Amino acid sequence: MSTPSSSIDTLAIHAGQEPDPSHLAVMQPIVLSSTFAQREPGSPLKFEYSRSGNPTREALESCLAALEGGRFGFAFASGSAATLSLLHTLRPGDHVVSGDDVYGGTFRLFDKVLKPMNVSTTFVDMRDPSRVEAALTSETRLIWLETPTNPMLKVFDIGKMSALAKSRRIPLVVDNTFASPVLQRPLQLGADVVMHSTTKYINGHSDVVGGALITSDEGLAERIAFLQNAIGAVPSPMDCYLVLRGIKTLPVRMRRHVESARELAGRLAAHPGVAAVHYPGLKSHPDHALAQRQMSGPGGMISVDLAGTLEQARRFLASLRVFTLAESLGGVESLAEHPALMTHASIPAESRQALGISDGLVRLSVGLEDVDDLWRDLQAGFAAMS
Ligand code: P1T
Repeated sequence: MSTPSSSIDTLAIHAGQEPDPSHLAVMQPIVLSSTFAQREPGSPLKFEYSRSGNPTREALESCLAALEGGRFGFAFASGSAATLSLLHTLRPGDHVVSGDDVYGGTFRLFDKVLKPMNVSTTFVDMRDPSRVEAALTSETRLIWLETPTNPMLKVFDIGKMSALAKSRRIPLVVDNTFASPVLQRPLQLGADVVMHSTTKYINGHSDVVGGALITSDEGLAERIAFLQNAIGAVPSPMDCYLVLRGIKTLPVRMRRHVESARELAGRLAAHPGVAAVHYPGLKSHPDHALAQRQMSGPGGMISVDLAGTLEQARRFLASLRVFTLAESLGGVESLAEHPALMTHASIPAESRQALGISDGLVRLSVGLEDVDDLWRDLQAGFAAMS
C-alpha cells in the first residue's frame, strides 16, 4: 500500500512502513535473520537470503525511493559502496565526466580504483556547460555530479546536465548528499540516478555509515539490483532501522539546519577575519540564483576561507567547543573540519589549489544547537587566530 500523500513530511514518517502483519507493530521490526525458510526448494516466500533482500532494508529502500520521487531504491553499506556499485555498470575503455569538486573519497574511487581498471574520468567545472560538452567523448558512458559540491558549495544546473546526458543517451548521476531530498529532487530535474551517503543528513544522528541509489529507470534498476546482490556491499538490518528512524525527522531537521546556516553565513560574511564565505544562500554567491531555482533551501553546509595561515586555521579549529573537529556532516551536532588536511587530503595539492581548497579553508556542518552558542564558538575561534 502506498502512502496517500506526496508531502515529504508525511512520506518521511510513513513511506515503505506498513504496520507489521504479524503483530501490527507500528515501528518497523528489525529482521536480523540472514536467511528465510523455503517450503519447497527454490520457491522462497518473498525473501531468501538477506544479502539479496531483507524486510527492514526493503522498508528503507521504499522510503528512500518515495522521498526522491523515484520508483526503485537500493541501500548500501556506505555512500562509497553505493558509488562503486553503480560504477560497476561501466566497462574497461569507458569514460566518465565528473564535476570537478567532489568528496575526496569519490575522487579517490575515480582516480585509484577505476583508472587502473581502464575507466578514465575527466573532472570539469560544470558551472559552464560548454566545458562539459567539450569533455564528452564517444566513450563517455556516465555524467556524475554533486550539487552543492563538497567542499566548495558550488551549484551545478541539474536540468542542463540532464539535457546533455540525454542528447548522448547516457545516464546522469547526482550525489544529493549535501541537499537531501527535502531541499532538492534531482530525478524531477532530469537526473537518472540519485546517490546518497545516508551517513549524513538522511540518518542525521552520526551513528550509521550508509549509502543509497534511487532511480525510476527500469533498466538501470535491474542492473543496480544485480550489482547490489552480486557485490554484496549491503547495510545491516539494524543500520537500516536506524536510518529509517532518522528519516522521520529529516524535513524538520533540514528546515532548522537551513535557518541556522543562513544566519551564521550572514554573520560570517560580515566578519573581518574571513576572506570568503561559500554558501549558496548568500546573494554574493555566484550560483545564488540557480540555487534558488533548483533548491527549496540552500542547505546547512558553509565553507569559510579564513584570512590566515594553516597555523591560524589550526588554532581556530582547536579553540572550538560547541563545533566538534571531525569529518562527516549532516548530523544534529555541529562539526568543523579542514578539507585540505582531512576530507580532501586524497586530492593532489595542485588540484586542491585550483579548486580553492586553501590551507585557510574550514568547512562547517551547522547542527541544531542554539545558533547564538554556535556564533559565540566561532567568535572564540577568530579570537584564537590572532
Ligand atoms: O562516507 P560514505 O558514507 O562512504 O559517503 C561518501 C560520500 C559521498 N558523497 C558525499 C557528497 C560525501 O560527502 C561523502 C562522505 N563525506 C564525508 C565523510 C565528508 O566529511 O565530507
